Amino acid sequence: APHVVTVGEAMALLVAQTPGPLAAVEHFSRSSAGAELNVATGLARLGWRVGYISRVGQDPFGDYLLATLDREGIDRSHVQVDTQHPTGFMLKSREPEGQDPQIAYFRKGSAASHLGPDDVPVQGLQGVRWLHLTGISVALSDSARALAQTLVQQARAAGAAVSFDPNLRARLWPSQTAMVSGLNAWAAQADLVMPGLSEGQLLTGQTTPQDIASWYLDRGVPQVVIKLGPQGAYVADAQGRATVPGFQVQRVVDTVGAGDGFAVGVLSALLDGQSLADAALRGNAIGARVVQYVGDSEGLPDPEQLAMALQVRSC
Ligand code: CKP
Ligand code: MG
Repeated sequence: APHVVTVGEAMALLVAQTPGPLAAVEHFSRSSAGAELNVATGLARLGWRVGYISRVGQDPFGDYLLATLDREGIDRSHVQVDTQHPTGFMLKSREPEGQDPQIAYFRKGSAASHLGPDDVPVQGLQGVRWLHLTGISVALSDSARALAQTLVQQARAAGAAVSFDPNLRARLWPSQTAMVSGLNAWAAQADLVMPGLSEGQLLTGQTTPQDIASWYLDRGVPQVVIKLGPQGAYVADAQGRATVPGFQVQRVVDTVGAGDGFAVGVLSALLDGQSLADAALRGNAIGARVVQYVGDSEGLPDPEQLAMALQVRSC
């Protein structure tokens, strides 16, 4: 059985080769994206067995993503090829240092938005240790949401823990109210919740990492990690609370994908039996590595690169 199962939309990513508005860019480099796929990729690079549930179209982007899954050693026996709907993709701009890129999605009606309860593994999640969901996998469509709910039930039945990265994507929700109440209901079912600070503020109405963490603990979430960017992370669980430092970064190229790298660090360290604070430290080390690369998953380390990243002095 895989150690971790995740579900989501694999996307082709076209990154601009030159700065400027996307409409003016002539050359793009192709790679892969999708928050849950980034997490799957990072965990597989660290040697964990990962099962990925998705749908791609019968088109060159779909073929490319299937080949990527194979190259990364991710189990894709639950990735269906949908002959009716296309593979989603996105464009990402290049910006001066410190500025977030422009993103244009082409994902409406995509193959992955047609994920549904039929995509559930018939054998259940026996032997799986973590089911990783994000606010994207549960916002793709009603049918994808139903699939995620069935997976949570399977995780419960199999004794697997559920991790949840809220990953706010306003464009995937009908309204902000629907997004907040929807994401909060999913978080309440999870064993581990990992929002960024501004995500946590918007979702809980609290201001400080301490109060955001308390808000989740009060709702029965046993482990909470608030991502603080360069400042590190704040963790809270039954063992206590701590602020974990961030890592020094030479040059921030692009922060997209950092949250997924962070999740890779946290989940892999928890699988290794580490404390939540040590897990967040590993999350910070990987997040700091990812922001120095153009692609969303290029900076995800192998074990040797991770060991080196952890040696870099904390800020
Ligand atoms: O929160 P992050 O910046 O780590 O997430 C990035 C991913 O799935 C990116 O790869 C993109 O494809 C997406 O989030 C998305 O749908 O926005
Ligand atoms: Mg995120």
